[in-house]
Amino acid sequence: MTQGQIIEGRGGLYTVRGEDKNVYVLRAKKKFRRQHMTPLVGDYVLFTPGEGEEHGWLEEILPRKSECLRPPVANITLLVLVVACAPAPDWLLIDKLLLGARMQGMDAVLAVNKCDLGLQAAQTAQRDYAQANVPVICVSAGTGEGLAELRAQMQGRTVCFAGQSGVGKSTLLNALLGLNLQTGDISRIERGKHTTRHASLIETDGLRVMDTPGFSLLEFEQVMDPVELMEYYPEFAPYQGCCRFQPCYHGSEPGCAVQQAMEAGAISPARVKRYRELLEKTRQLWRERYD
Ligand SMILES: Nc1nc2c(ncn2[C@@H]2O[C@H](COP(=O)(O)OP(=O)(O)OP(=O)(O)O)[C@@H](O)[C@H]2O)c(=O)[nH]1
Ligand SMILES: [Mg+2]
Ligand SMILES: [Zn+2]
Repeated sequence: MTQGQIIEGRGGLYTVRGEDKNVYVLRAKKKFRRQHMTPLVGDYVLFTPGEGEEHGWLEEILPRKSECLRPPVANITLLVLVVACAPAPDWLLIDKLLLGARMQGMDAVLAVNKCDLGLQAAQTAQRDYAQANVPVICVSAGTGEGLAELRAQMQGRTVCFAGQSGVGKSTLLNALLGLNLQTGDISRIERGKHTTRHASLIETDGLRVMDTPGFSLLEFEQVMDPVELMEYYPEFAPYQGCCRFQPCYHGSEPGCAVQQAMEAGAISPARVKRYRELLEKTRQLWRERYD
């Protein structure tokens, strides 16, 4: 058997780059369906190449370092969350993606694209995410601003670009890597159409990066003890143990140090407000978990 990595998957066919750098088209063995395992772009696999024009067989999926379901990719080490001034950022979506990344042990950076069109989204990102330990990089695929800084973050990592449709993920990758991925205009996106339809892993110029289809909705489905949620908010860490109640969920408890820090301007109110939304959702899912 040969080892390789899935670089694309569509219609039940998987494109794999083998260790010999050749590209193979494979079908997954039936056992994966029985095991409720879906091969993901980024998976390291063992496979039997096909003969001539025949497709080969995907035999094993090697253990994953990380896995995401939205976008559906495996073995990412850096998630680049892309936002832009247009379409208007959905920061709750960003917080959900960021939480998922942190739970999987991935690093995350926030790339605020289309900085040529205005700096408001960049200012909001700086205000809310710098203290959450997320590097914020202002970029423009149009003018090239910030691309060197973004490229430096991507070096040596397996990177995935994720975010709403139309923020410019594919355009950024084209500018960074000199590619010609299909990009779309905003009017198409307003009709709910996505330009990129499938995740793909691109390896070029010393960078390994995945382009993924945008989305506008992300169901929150992390099932975890609600008391763990705050661990993924580094901006709360300095106040750990300072609240009147222990444990304090930093929800609506009286004498909450996070609430006080927020009122004193030390923590972003927007992040706290969205944290509390996710806390409610986490409590609900935790109560329903065995139903
Ligand atoms: N002004 C400006 N427009 C940009 C910039 N980057 C991307 N765009 C435009 O934004 C639109 C959407 O870009 P795409 O790259 O297709 O967006 P995407 O995030 O890949 O969208 P999906 O594939 O649907 O998820 C295109 O019309 C791009 O030309 C930028 O830096 N500045
Ligand atoms: Mg795209
Ligand atoms: Zn508290």
